Amino acid sequence: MMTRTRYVVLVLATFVSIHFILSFSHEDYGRVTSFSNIASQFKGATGGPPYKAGIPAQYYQHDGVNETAPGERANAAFVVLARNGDLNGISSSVRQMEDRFNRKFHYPYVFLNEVPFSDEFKRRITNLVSGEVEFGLIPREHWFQPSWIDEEKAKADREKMGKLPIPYGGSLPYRNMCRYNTGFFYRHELVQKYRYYWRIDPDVNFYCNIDYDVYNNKTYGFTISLPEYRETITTLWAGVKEFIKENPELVSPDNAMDFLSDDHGETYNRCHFWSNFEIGDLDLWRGEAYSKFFDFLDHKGGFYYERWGDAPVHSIGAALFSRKDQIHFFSDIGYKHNPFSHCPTGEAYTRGKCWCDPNDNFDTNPYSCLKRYDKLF
Ligand SMILES: Nc1nc2c(ncn2[C@@H]2O[C@H](COP(=O)(O)OP(=O)(O)OP(=O)(O)O)[C@@H](O)[C@H]2O)c(=O)[nH]1
Ligand SMILES: *[C@@H]1O[C@H](CO)[C@@H](O)[C@H](O)[C@H]1NC(C)=O
Ligand SMILES: *[C@@H]1O[C@H](CO)[C@@H](O)[C@H](O)[C@H]1NC(C)=O
Ligand SMILES: [Mg+2]
Repeated sequence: MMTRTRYVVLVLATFVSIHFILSFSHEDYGRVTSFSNIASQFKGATGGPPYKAGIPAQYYQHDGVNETAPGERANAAFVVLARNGDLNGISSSVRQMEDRFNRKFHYPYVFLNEVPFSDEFKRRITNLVSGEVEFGLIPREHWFQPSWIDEEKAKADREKMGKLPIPYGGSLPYRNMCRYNTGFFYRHELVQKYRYYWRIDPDVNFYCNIDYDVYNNKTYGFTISLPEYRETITTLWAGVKEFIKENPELVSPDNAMDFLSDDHGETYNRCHFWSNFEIGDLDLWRGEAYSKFFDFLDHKGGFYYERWGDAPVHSIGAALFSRKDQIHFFSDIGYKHNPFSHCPTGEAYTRGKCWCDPNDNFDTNPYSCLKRYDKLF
């Protein structure tokens, strides 16, 4: 039996925590939980922040050895969209990124979520990284379905697609995520100070050492390319053609249309760069061409009436609004997001001390779009 005092304490504690959760999730929408204010939150409880605050990244040492690469750094950060429940998966990805690349470069990280990250999430991630890390909350108006979407129509499509063998065909949160990655992540206040980004997703593998700085004045870098599910983009290409017709001056000369289309733009071959890996120039997305393109597509409603992914829309944007030579294939970065891998071959495999199975390489799969990329040059 519970004593009266215990009961009162329990009721009070429940009230206080519910109140805390409610006030946090409402008032903090669109605001940022920065590195410094998280560190200060922990100070009282632990007698000192378990963060690397105050140690300039360039002096951070790995097991006592200074492995920091000399030279300048690009104005770049890792950008990670994740849920609290992705903690184990993203820890694995971040650990590999640190071991294979960032222990030498100490680039900062920005984590984004539409609900506040848990203290455990922040503590465990901060313990892994060798650069600064910030945790941001996504503003409500950047995440949820906009008011001008007809929910009845959207729901009908989710029900229809949910019956097909298409990943997340019936999911509304997945659609919010795709639209956010397509047109909003680069506008987040924590991302705004950066020019370049490297996207990292949960449960991916980085198989090889990357001993050079990857930021190279290109606009978009990829490792794997493949065709999109037809049913998720039924009307996307019609929208793209309409946009090009109305805004021919926004399309780049010497672009990569022939990666997207086998008939010079008449139809879409559904090839896209697999966007769970992206190294990119944020100014490509922030520029006039892509901004107008995203708004145009967004108002067609296909992120909800179909299930347009960030991968095809980014790929079409990168291909049309960059020169083809600004799109880079990172052939020497060994990478896997289930179920596909890119495994470097020959000398690059040895040099990078890769551990991927050389026979598990999507480049040689008949569905790979790499040959269309190669044909551009
Ligand atoms: N904050 C937040 N992040 C999400 C949500 N859904 C997906 N993400 C993130 O968005 C990215 C892509 O989501 P995934 O669920 O991996 O989508 P996917 O790669 O198409 O599907 P899988 O094959 O299951 O990995 C990952 O970085 C996820 O952590 C969400 O509802 N909220
Ligand atoms: C570690 O090496 C880098 C690059 O050479 C250098 O800039 C930095 O000062 C070194 N740090 C320490 C603590 O020696
Ligand atoms: C980077 O790219 C821009 C735009 O294409 C070009 O004008 C500039 O010369 C390039 N800079 C370097 C260092 O390659
Ligand atoms: Mg994934």
